Amino acid sequence: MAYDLPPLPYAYAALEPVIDAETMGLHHDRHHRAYVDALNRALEPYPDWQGLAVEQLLQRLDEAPEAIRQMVRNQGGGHANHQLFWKLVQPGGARGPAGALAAEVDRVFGSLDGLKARFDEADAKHFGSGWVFLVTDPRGQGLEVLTLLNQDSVLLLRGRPTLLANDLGEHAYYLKHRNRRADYLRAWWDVVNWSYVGERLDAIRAGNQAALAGPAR
Ligand code: MN3
Repeated sequence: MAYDLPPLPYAYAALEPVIDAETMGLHHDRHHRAYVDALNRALEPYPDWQGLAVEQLLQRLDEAPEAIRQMVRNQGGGHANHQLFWKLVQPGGARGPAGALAAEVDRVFGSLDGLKARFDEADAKHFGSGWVFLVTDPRGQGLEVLTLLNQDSVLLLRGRPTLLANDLGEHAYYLKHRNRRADYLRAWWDVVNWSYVGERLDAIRAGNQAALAGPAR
């Protein structure tokens, strides 16, 4: 039993010109696979822990054997974050949120541009690798933008379900956008899968957080 690298739900070139095919290939096939492989290696001596979905593994990090706790945090976080990220982007989707999500974005940030500005601000303050997240509360009320270091998952914070996330690591953009992370982040909005982000909020409000998890393993 082992964690698997989920296949990309679109072709490597599907998100061009925002994310180029070579970056997609390396990011998914090499970087994400490295997290999955390292997580599997770390858990090999601990069969009791191998049956948990990666989301559960992170939520129970405090109970994990000390010898593998940091590995689970880093590699399990990397697996969970990337698994979610591939679903949060898509080619040719809507250019902004609709329904309940649109109303909540307008209420909290004034507009979609207000949300984007909050992401830019969070990115500018964030030094080095990490992720930027849009989170809500367990009832799907309120929105907040926050960043975490390295591959830390919002699941570690508990009670802050993720709606949207972007990878601030250089491997996510460097081949095309070089050192211009802010340019990449601005272009990235063109490929956000808004219908899926909206579905995530709807599921939380319906009390169906289980729908947010990825595949079982
Ligand atoms: Mn990455």
